[in-house]
Amino acid sequence: MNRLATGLFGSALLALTLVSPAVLAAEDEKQVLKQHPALANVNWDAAKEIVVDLDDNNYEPGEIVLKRGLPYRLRLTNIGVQAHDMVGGSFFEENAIALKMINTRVGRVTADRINSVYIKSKNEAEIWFVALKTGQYTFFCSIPGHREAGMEGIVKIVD
Ligand SMILES: [Cu+2]
Repeated sequence: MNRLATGLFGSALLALTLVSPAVLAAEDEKQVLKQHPALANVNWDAAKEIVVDLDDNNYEPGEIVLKRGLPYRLRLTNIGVQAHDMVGGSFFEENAIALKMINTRVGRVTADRINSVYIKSKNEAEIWFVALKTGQYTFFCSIPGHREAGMEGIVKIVD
């Protein structure tokens, strides 16, 4: 009786041990699936890098053109003396992109959505995303006075 109980208990433990990795894998998959479907099976090695310099007080270039459905790494480099940011504007707010993550020198942020990216002088951040919706979108710097001084830009997503 005791042996049988031990045997059953042992089997249950074994079964749990065998099932657990699969359950964990399924949980991982759910995590991935929470991200936008457009991010599935993207070959990020093929992602096009686009560099936008943030200066005092403008973006260079001030207009970028993306193709719908393609992956990009948008590298924002602050070459100015002051801190700047990139605030959507309709670019981030209207689901124009499927966001994968943001890479910075100090780490990586994974998020479904962002409102803005703040970059100190002589720093940079890289936004990984897939262009989703065709249209013309805006972004700007929200540091007081910068937008008024001309620090705004346009993203066009085309077919
Ligand atoms: Cu600025």
